[in-house]
Amino acid sequence: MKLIGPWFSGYTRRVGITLKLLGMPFEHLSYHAYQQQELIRPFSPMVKVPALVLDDGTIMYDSSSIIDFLHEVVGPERALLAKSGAERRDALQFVGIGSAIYGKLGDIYDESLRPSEHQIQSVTESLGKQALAGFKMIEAQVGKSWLVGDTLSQADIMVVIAYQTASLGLMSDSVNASAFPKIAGLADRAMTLEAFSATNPFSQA
Ligand SMILES: N[C@@H](CCC(=O)N[C@@H](CS)C(=O)NCC(=O)O)C(=O)O
Repeated sequence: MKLIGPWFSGYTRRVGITLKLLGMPFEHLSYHAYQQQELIRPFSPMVKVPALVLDDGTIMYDSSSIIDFLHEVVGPERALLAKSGAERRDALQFVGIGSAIYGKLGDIYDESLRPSEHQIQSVTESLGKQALAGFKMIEAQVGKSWLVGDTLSQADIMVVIAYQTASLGLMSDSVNASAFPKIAGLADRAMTLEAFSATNPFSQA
């Protein structure tokens, strides 16, 4: 398999972490969606990443669809999501909030690319407030282990990616271990795993 997209893309990173945790080998083509569009286009005509090229040549798009497919390939016992019940519901809820936060961070990044005279501070502030509200929702629910049950799930993957993108990248002043100690602890636990540390695009302070 070939995974197209850089680890800087959290959606690509969540697929990469999933592949690594599931022990599925892949070649990583770290093309940047804004700076290397011509390299991405043959795999992904809309120039969206991630794209995953399967061994039979089929190309899949959209991280959630790809992960759903990978879970089906490995089967419910190995999938990084409970197959039913409260654990599945809770994990999907964390993924939803983490993904919504990540979307806001993406919007903040896009806003930062505009020439400074075209950036609207109130827009960036409003996006930041929404992201902070999401982190507060999650912080209130983090315990001492993984987010749902005793095993790492897609919930931890999405939340840690969103947290690191904010704390090590776009919102380090307001999203950090002082403001969100429980999520920071969760990220530290995740970073002991090669799947997370080997895909971290941000230098750690
Ligand atoms: N829902 C998609 C979102 C993918 C996405 O927006 N990727 C960004 C990079 S993180 C991208 O390709 N941006 C370039 C663009 O939209 O033109 C997924 O989960 O894979």
